[in-house]
Parts: sequence; C-alpha cells; structure tokens
Amino acid sequence: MKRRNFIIALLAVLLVIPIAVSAGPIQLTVAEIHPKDYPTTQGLFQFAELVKQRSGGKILIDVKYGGQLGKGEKKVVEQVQFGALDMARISVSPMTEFVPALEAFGLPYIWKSQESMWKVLNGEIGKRLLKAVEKYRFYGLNYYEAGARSFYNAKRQIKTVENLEGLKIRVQKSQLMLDLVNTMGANATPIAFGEVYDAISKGVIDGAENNWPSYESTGHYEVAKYYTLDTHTRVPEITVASRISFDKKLTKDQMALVKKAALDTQNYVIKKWNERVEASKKKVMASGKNIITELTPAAREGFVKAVQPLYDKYGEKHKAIIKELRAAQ
Ligand code: GTR
Repeated sequence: MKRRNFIIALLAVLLVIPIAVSAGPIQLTVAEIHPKDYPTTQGLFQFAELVKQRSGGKILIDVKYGGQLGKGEKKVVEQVQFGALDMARISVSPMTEFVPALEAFGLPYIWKSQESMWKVLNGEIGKRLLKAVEKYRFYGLNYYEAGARSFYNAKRQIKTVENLEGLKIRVQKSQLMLDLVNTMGANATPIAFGEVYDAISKGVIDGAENNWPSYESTGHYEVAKYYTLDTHTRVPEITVASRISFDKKLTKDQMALVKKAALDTQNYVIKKWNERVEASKKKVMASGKNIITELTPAAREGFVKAVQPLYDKYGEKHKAIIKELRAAQ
C-alpha cells in the first residue's frame, strides 16, 4: 500500500471506530422485586419487547426481576433517584416517601373499584401525578395493577377491626402505611418485602398485608394462614425512571418512545393480573390450610370507621385531590 493510501485507510479506521461504538444499542435496566411469572414482571418483559421493536433494536431493556437489585423497594428507588439505576417498578406506597402527592392514592377505602381506579389513573389526575414525580428527579412511566391489600397473620382469625389489636404487622417502608396499620390497632413494623417470609416464620412478626398474588407468590400463605379480605387499600404500582440517566442516555424522541411503550403495557398487566388473582386463590385454597375470612357488612363498616383518624391526619394536606378522586369515580 502506498504511504498516502495507508494514511487515508488509517484515518478512516480512526473515524469509523468511535461512530461504531456510539451506534451500539442503548442499554437500560429496570428493577422488579417480583419473580419472573408475576403480572408486573410480565408487563416489563412486554415493555422491553415493545421498546426493542419500535426502536429497531437501538434501545434494549434488561428486566432484573426477583429482587436481584435489592430486597427493599425504598433503597431501589433511591438508586433511581441518584442515577445509579435507570428504572424501577415499585408500589406507590414506598414512592410516597419521595413524592408526597402520591399519598392520596394509598389512602384506605379511597377507590370504589378496579375500574374506577383505572378511570382516574388514565385520566387527568393520573397523568398529573405521573408528571409530579419529575420535580423529584424521576420520570413517571406508567401505573400497573396491584389489586386490593388485606391483612394476613399466623396467630388468629380477624373478623372485626378490633381483632387486629396488638398484632405485629409488617408494612412497606412508608409513613402512610405505618400510620394506617397503627391507626387500625395493630403494631406496624416496616420490613423489606424479601425478608417478610422469614420474619413471619421465625415469629419476629405476626403477619403482613398484601394482595392475593403476593400472598401466594411469596409463600406467605404457608406461614400466615389467616387471611381476612378487608381490602383496606388499593394502591397501584408505578414504574419510574431516573431523570439523570434518561436525560444522559436518551434523545427526546427516544424518551417519548420509551414512555409510550410503558403506557401501552398497562392493559396487558390488568388482564394478567385478573387471571393471576384467580390462580393464586386456587393455589392457596388447594393447600387446604388457610382460613379465608370475608367481612360482614357491619364488620366492614367497623374497618372504614377505624381509619377515619388517618383522614384527620392526611386529609387536610390532600383535601383537593381527595375531592377530585371522589368526584371522578
Ligand atoms: C406488592 C407490590 C410490591 C411490594 C410489595 C410489598 O403488592 O407489588 O411492589 O411493594 O407489595 O408489600 O413490599
């Protein structure tokens, strides 16, 4: 090769290499506490698939499920907030520690039904609160279904709210949940989700509260046989992204693509969720060991009355949105 040609070839290689490197796919990671077959995890796989297809393989999302990136959601969200992690799918409850406006969604007996909740989440209020997280260095990507939460424990059957008195009940790391469970007469103990099974089986706590799929998938039903369907909250899930990492890694168009794909998986998760609730019920019932308690109308009234002091504490702060939520359903 002539000297001149050699220099041209060398320059071409030097110019092309950096282009080739920067043209590689953008890698994003999302943390999920649940196992592979859980509805929200399935939703994230679908999200990753849509993003891959729509970006022509330029944006790839790695779904780290099963709590691989942390057993407690609050710590995981902290990583998202300071940009060490791109995204996390978590419950709105621990998210209220970062974005207090979201507390309204976690108030007891605030939602009439699954349908009315989705009407609000997909409407103006839901969109506004998804946007509200931006002030705290997040992007809100979507909401997922999480059913209704109810109490379970290893000690005794709960037929009335008074029966909760003195039980040591695990709660998520959320002041609202702590106050709620204490208001109902139990002793609330915040523990990371992944540590609850051991804590119940060792008698460190008496029980916890969660929806059917979580009661079943975690195996909590094996160690806490009394499950009372008091459905005190219907707090949705949320997927949040790190503003630091998204602003660095994605263009405006790419960000819009990712956000749209996340929203497009919501209905898929609702469908998966409803199927899973039935499957979880079946599995728990089949064990033959669990005592499932439905509340009588009078007992339900007792539960609703018992949470009123919580509205005294949080109601003023969220007065406008509570009014809006009630009117919108
Ligand atoms: C589940 C929820 C999880 C986690 C868990 C908990 O229902 O899907 O994200 O918040 O509850 O109680 O910690």
